Amino acid sequence: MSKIANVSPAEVHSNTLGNVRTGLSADAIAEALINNLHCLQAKLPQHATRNDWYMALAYTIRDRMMERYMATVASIAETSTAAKVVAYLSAEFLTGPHLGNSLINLGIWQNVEEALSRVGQDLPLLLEQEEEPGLGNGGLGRLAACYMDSLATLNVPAIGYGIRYEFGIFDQLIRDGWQVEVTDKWLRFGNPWEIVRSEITFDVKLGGRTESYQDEEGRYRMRWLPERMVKGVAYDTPVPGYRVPTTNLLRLWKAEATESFDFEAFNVGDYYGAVNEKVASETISKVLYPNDEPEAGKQLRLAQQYFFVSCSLQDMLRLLQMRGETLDEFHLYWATQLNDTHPSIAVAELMRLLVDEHTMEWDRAWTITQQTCGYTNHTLLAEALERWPLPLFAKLLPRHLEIIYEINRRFLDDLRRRYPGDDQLLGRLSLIDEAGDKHVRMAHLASVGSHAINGVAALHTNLLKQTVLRDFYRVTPEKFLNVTNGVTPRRWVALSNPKLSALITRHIGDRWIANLEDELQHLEPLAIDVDFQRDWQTIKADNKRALADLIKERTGILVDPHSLFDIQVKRIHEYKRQHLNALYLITLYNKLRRNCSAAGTSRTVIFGGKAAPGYRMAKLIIKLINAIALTINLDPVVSQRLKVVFLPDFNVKSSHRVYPAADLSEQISTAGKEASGTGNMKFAMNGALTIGTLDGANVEIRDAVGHENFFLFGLTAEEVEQRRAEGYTPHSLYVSNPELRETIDLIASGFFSSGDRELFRPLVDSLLTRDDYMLLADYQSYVDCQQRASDAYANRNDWARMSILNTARVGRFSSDRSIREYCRDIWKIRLAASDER
Ligand code: 26W
Repeated sequence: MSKIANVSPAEVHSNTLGNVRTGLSADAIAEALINNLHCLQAKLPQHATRNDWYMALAYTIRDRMMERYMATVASIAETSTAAKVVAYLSAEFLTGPHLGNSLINLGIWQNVEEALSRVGQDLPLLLEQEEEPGLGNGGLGRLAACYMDSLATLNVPAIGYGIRYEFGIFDQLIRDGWQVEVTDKWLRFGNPWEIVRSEITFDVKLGGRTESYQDEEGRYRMRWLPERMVKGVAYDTPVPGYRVPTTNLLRLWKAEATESFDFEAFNVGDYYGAVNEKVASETISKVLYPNDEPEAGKQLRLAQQYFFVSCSLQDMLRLLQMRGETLDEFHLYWATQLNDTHPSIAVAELMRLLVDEHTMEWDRAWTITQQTCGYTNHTLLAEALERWPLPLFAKLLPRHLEIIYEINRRFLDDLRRRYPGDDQLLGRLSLIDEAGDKHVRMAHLASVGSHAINGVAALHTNLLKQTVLRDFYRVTPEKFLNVTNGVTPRRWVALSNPKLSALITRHIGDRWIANLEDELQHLEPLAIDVDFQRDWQTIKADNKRALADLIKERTGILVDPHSLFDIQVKRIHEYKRQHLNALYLITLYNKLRRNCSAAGTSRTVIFGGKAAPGYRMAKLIIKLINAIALTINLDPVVSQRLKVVFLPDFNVKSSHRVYPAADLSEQISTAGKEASGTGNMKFAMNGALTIGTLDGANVEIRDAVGHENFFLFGLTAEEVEQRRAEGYTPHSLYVSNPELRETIDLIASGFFSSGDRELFRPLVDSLLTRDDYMLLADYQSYVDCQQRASDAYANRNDWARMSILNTARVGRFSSDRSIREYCRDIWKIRLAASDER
C-alpha cells in the first residue's frame, strides 16, 4: 500500500482509476454512466428516472474534473510552487447550471452526446434537469462566477470563497400580473457537483464580550469571550478552466452547530432545547438575502458576512501553514479581493487573527492586511452602501468594533497630521458615522484596509472619485483604478449560442473562445459579406424561434419570430427604468391603435427580472408591464404589430435562451446609476444592437462597436446632475408634451387596471412629482431613438452588418481581459507566457 502514498494526482488517476473514471472517449463515458447509475443511483437503466440519468452523468463528468482539481489543489497546498493564490471573497456566486459549462470546458460535448445516445438518453433533456444554484441576486454574483471561469482558464490558482445557502434566490411566479416568490429548494435532489469537506471546518465566534490580559511574555493582549460559536463546513465545487489543466475550486461554507444535539436538554425532556443550538446555528447559511441594492441592515446579514469571511481567512492561514510559509508572508501568497463591501469585515478579521490569535505586531499586521486586500465597488446608490448601526455591531462583533476603533484612530491621526484643522474632512472619512445613532461605514473600512480600490467601468470609477469615495480619492489617489467588467465567452457564446459559435469557428477558427480580444475582430471583414450575413440572420432567426417556444411554454403568448425582438432583462429597479420602456410601449400602442402602420417594423418586447420582495415600486412596475401586455396582446389590431411579454423567473438558465435571441438590447438606466452592466456585454457578443444611455459600460461598448452601430439617447450623467441642481420639475414636461401626457393619463385613468385609478397612482405620482430617475426628461429622446431603431431594422441586411460588427468589436468585454488587468494592476500575479496577451 505504501507505494501509493506519495504519487501525483495524475499518476493516481492514470494508474489506479483507469479509463472508466477518467476516459474522455464516448466508450469510457458510456461505461462510466452505467457504472454510476448502478453504484451511485442504485438503479437499473430500465428503472432509472431522468433525474437518475442526470445524476449519473453529473458524477461521470465530475470524476473527469477530479484529476485536474486535485492537481490544482496540490499546487495551492504544496510548497513547490511559490505561486500567489487569488482568494475571491463574495457573498454571492451566481454560477448557473454546471453540466453544460463543464462539457464545453472539458471539450467532451460530442462524446457525451454519443455516449448518451447509446443508453437512449438525450443531452438537452438532461441539461434541463439540472437545478440552477441561485446563490446570487444579479450582476455582482454573476460577475464573480464569470471571473472564476476566467481565473481557471488563465491558469491562475484561485479559490472562490462564499456561502452555501440552503435556499438561493427565490423562484418567481407571475400570478394575475404580480410577482409571487417561491422558495428555491435547489438541494432537494442533492447536488452532485459539490464535495463536502467534513474535515475542513472552522469555529466562528459570535457575540459576547472582550477582556484584556497580559500573556506569558508580559504583552498586553485582548481575548474575545463569545456568547456562542458556530461551525463552518467547507463544500467544494470544482471550477474547470476552458481546455486547460487548471481546475480551481469554489469553497462555500455551510453553518452547523458546534454541538448539534444537546443530550442534557434531551434527558430532561427539553426536546426543542436539545436541537435549539443546531437550528440557531444553521440559520446563518439558510437563505440568500434577495435584495439587490437596498441594504437590509439585518443582524443575520452581518452574521452571514462575518461567518464566511472568518472561515475563509482561517482556511487561508491553514493553507499557508500547510505550504510551510510564515504568516509574515501572508500577503505574498494570498491576493484577496473583496467583492463589494459584503466581505469587508475581512479587514478587521485578518487583523484579529494576526494580532490576537498569532501575536503579530499591529503595524506589521496592518501592512500585511492592506497589501493583501483589494476592494471592488459595484454601486453608487447611497441606499446600497452598507453601514451598520453601532449597537448591532457591538453586540455581534465586540472585538472587531475595538479593532475598527483602533484602525480609525490611527487613520484619523495620520490625516490630522496631513490635513491639520480640516475636521470636516476627518468627519467625512471616519469609519464611524457619528451622526444620529452612529454607524460603521463598511465602504470606508474596505477603502482604508485595501491597497487598491476599483470601480467596474470607466464612467463608474470616475464618478466614484468625484462622489461617494471622493475624500478617499483625495487622500489616497494612488489606490484608485478602473477594471471594466467582462463576461465569459464560454457560457455566454459557446454554450448558449452553439450555432453562432460554429459559424464563427468555421470562418476564423476556434481560438476566439479563449482569446476573444485578439480573435473576434477577424469577423469584421465578413460584416459586408452577403453569404455570411445570411448565415448570421438564419442563426438569429433560429434562436428567436427557440425563445418564442420558451415564451409560449411559460406564458402561453405566441410571438412572431420575424418581428424585432426588443429585450430588457435584469433585476427590476427604478434606476434601470423598466417603466420608461413601459411608457414607450403605451405611446407606441396609442400610435398603433390610431394608425396601424405607424410604427413600421413589428416588435416583440420582452421583459424579465426579479424584484426584491420588499421593493413595492419594483413590484408595481412588474404589474404595470403585465397589465400593458394583457391589453396590447388582446388587441386584435395592435397585436398584429406589437406583442409584450414578461418572461417569469429570469435566471442564468433561462438567460441562455434570451441573449442569443435579441435584436435590440435595452440598456436604458439613468446615466450615472448603472455601475457597469454585464447583460449589455452578453447581448452585444450575441449580435444584438444596443439602445442605451451613456451609462456604465454602455459608454465603452459604444466606443468599441462604433457610434453609428449604437442607438444612443438621453441625458449624460453630468446633464442629469445639472438638471437636478437647477431644479427639475417633471410635471412641466408632462404638461408640455402631449404624447407623454396622453401616455401617463392613460395609466392614471385606470385603463390598464380595469378602471381602478388607485393601483398605479404611486407610480404616476412619483413620476409627476419627483421622477428621481429622470424618466420624463429622457422620454422624448428615447421615443425618437426607438423610432430610429425601427427604421434601421427595416433594412435587414444593413442591420445584419451592424449586428456582425457589434460582435466582432466587443472582444475586450471578455472576463479574461478583466482578470488579466486584476492580475497585472491589483494582485501582482504574473501570468504564464501562454496566458499573457
Ligand atoms: C446590501 C444589499 C446589496 C446587494 C447587492 C447591495 C448591493 C448589491 C450589489 C452591489 C448590486 C449589484 O449587483 N451591482 C451590480 O454589479 C454589477 C457587477 O459589477 C454591475 O455590472 C451592475 O451595474 C451593478 O448594478
